[in-house]
Amino acid sequence: MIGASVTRREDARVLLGQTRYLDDLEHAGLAHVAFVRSPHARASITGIDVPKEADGLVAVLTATDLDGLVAPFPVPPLDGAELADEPHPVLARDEVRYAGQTVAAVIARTRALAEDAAELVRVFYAPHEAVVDVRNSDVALMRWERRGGDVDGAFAAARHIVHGSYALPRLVAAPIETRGAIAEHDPGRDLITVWCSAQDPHRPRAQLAHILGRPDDSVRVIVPDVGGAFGSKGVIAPEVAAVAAAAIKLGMPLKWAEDRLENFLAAYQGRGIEGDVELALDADGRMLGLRARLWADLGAYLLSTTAIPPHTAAMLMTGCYAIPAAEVKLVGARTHKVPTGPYRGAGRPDAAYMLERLVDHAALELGIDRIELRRRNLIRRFPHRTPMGHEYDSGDYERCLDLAVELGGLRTSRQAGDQATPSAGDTVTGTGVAMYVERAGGQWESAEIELGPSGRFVVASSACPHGQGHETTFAQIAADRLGAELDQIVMRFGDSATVPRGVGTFGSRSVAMAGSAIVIATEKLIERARALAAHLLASEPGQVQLAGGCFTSSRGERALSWTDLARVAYEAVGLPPGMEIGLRAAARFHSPPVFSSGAHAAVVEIERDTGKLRVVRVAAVDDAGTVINPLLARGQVVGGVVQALGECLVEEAIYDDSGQNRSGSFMDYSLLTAAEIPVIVTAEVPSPSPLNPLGAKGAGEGGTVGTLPAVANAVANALGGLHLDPPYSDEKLWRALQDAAA
Ligand code: MCN
Repeated sequence: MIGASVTRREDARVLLGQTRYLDDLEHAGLAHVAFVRSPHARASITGIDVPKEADGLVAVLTATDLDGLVAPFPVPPLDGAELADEPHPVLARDEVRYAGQTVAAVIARTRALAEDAAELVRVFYAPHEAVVDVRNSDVALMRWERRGGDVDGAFAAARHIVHGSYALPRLVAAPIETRGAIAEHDPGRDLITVWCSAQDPHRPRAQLAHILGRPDDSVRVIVPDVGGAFGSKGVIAPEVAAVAAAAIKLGMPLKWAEDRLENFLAAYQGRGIEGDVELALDADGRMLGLRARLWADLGAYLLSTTAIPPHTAAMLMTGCYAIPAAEVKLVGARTHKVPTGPYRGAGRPDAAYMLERLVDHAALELGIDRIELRRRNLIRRFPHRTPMGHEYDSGDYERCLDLAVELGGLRTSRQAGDQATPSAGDTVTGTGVAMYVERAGGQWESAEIELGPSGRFVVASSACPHGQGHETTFAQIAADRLGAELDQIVMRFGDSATVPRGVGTFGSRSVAMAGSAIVIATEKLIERARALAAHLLASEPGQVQLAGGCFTSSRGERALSWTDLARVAYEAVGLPPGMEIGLRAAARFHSPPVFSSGAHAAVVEIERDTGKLRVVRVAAVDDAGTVINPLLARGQVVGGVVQALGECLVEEAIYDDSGQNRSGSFMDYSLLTAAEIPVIVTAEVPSPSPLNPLGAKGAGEGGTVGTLPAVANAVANALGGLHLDPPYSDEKLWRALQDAAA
């Protein structure tokens, strides 16, 4: 089963419309919530007038109504970072710091009536000038720096020092299903249950427990079917905290289902980072040291995960190269925009983009073939400790590079290895290659398995799918280890009351961590089953083998299936003395991070007269360690590649000087459609991780990480080495071509 391209078990339900997303859920007596949001990016609130009555109105709650009921968001400490005490509040009190920030919750019998009543709330604002540009901000929400190795020595000894300045705009995650929650309080048990469109139940529960100031066992989070998240549902929305607090205060179940305009305005965004990076090299092109100054646009407040992506970028700045010394200084600046947070890749594409652009730049400056320059500097021995302090566990970077070059057709394409002047003709063409390392896994996850009397295994996992296909992949892992059929495995996810505790589904960690917890739970279950089988076969556990889903003793006269054991396990009379009734096992797996890696190649064409960029081909070679399901892993890579192509071609959250979001709907912020997707060739170079029993690493984000720098390098290659930051709009490229011609 491990390594089999099984089609997704969950798809039939999805395709037949049998899934139940948050907005499909109805509860008796449900009232609906709409939010009054700030129209200003920065203002003091001087007063709020609340309507006394309106059609269907239940209540209007402002920050003062929630006094004593809610605390601001928790912001956990992060690896030596200095974090300002500026957590995101649930509702704004005296000031607003971004357009779209929630000021009041309006509760009415229907959503439409709640929206109508929200228009009757009058908020008095005294607007102030907004800070939009990170480099103009004088408030740091975060500072972090680290130095490893002899950086000054490396730069003093260098024959060449190359510099580059890079910027990635903010992006929106744009899941098909927006955010939302239903909250219901049971006063008799003092239990608040929140159905929440989230990436997992554990983080929302912990965040709600902190914000509502109650023990986490009095908060239950249920994650229904989720229509995508891409990182943007790893922290509850401030709106969800308001809905939970209001449900307790008003004693009625409440629902908030975010609409698309709210999602554009108020869901946290990704990327938004700039950097000045320099690389020191010797005469042969060996990389000696790296220095980077990074400015991250963190927005107005800290949400629980806001500081994580820039820190991840900073830690990965040396990529897959054996650079002995590095220094990275990071400032997370406050701007008057919605906060940023993890968006697929979450810092990994940022680091790969800056470093891989700089490596191409160095190749050009030194006159060394860009593929050869990479090859000369690759890390080849593992474990490898980077100057930032990561320990890379495994990889075969050179094989990834070779295969990407081959599958991308880079050796045979006209411009391979040289960044000459733009070619003549109607189009200019370019090729690019880029490498990446991706931190995945780390921390811990849990699994519980019970063999029911009917002979089916119920596997409860602490991870939680929202599109990745865990229902299939995790069942494959369990079936493989238990020697069971796939349809004997029933997966359970997403309810904090019924699945074991865990950290969560993000950072491409679920297979490596939660999958490994399943492996360990199966081993424990098999041990217990072996003891029972030995008793029934009048043998010793050491003499009993599990093969093909059956237990046999070495004498081999009789075989017991899992179903046979299941039947006996619940009949207390047949059990050996002291054996627990039933067959179940639980496990918790923890390990340091594992490091996926890869090399991507891209071929692009730019139309001379219009500046229109066409990505012709992408070759994505990734190392996710042992791949559980190659079909699904390819789906993950392709999905990520397409998101990266969106970032390259069209995506950008644009704010004007007053902090207004000018790209607040799909009219102004476009996503790619299937029609714009080029040929995408994928390949896996599996070097198993030694850090978990599956040898698995992550596959969920690599596509977004490798393709961005590969396309950026191809665009620069097409423009004769000229650097431009994405998105590569027609206008931007047309101007560059005009300038070059002039
Ligand atoms: N896989 C595999 N073998 C491996 C690793 C992964 O077969 N060694 C396959 C499995 O099918 C697994 C999937 O890839 O179900 C993803 O596994 P993994 O890399 O462990 O990543 P996670 O399950 O932790 O998913 C998180 C990752 C992230 S961080 C984002 S963001 C993201 C992504 O997954 N968001 C997604 N993929 C998404 N896919 C969909 N459809 N929707 C999202 O919101």
